[in-house]
Amino acid sequence: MNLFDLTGKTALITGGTHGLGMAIANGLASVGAELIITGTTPKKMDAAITQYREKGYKATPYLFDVTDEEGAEKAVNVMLEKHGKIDILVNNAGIIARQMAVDMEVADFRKVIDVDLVGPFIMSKLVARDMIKRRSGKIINMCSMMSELGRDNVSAYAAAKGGLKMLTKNLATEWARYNIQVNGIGPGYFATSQTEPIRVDGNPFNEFIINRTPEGRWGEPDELAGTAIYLASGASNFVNGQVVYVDGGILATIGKPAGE
Ligand code: GCO
Repeated sequence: MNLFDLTGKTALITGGTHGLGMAIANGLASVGAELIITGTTPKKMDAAITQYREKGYKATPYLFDVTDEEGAEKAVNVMLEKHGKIDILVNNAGIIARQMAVDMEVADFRKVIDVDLVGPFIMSKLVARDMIKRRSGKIINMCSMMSELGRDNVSAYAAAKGGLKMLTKNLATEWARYNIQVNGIGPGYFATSQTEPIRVDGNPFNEFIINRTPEGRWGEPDELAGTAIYLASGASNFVNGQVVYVDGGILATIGKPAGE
């Protein structure tokens, strides 16, 4: 178990107030990590911090937008002052816009790229300065199935998540020499608020995903915790620039005819 023990480690999870970010934060805290949680919505943050603390986890809230360079820099400086170090960064905060490309406003496309790709770049740069000094660090980027495949109406999200996969590989290239491991997690289709609109019973996409996923179901958020613990711990010290897909087998197959 020592291989996966995060006691004494400080983990920063962006967008850790709900969904996959919260599931990952709970996982890291369950093996000893102290949590730094960022978000932009005070109400969601209060509820999330209560949830962490009710489990007995140390969790500190920081309300700021990861795309705001100045605000992010100020917040990370306060974190380093208050917590002394940031061992693990999980770039999880993200948004999605579901609209066919031909109808999507450029401003909406830019917003998704800004939050889902530029935000992780800003946060990684800010946190890496301290990690480089300490010759130690773990960065985990929340990629996606859409880092590999496209589908109707998620052009901005797929472009951002494809870019985030390559940013993961490039930061690994530049920072591995400082003993920083930069990897990604690529979730398949999970039951979260982000997928609720396409998951509700009766939505044809719901049936499609269940049929297209070899495990025949949507993933549960806490099923990401093990991979996050692995990539955040000493168990992955010689793993760099990889994206681990937690997808029920969906990327392994072209699928099968409906009804089979
Ligand atoms: C969609 C979904 C996906 C999933 C996830 C898959 O609209 O297709 O929201 O984007 O959220 O990213 O990896």
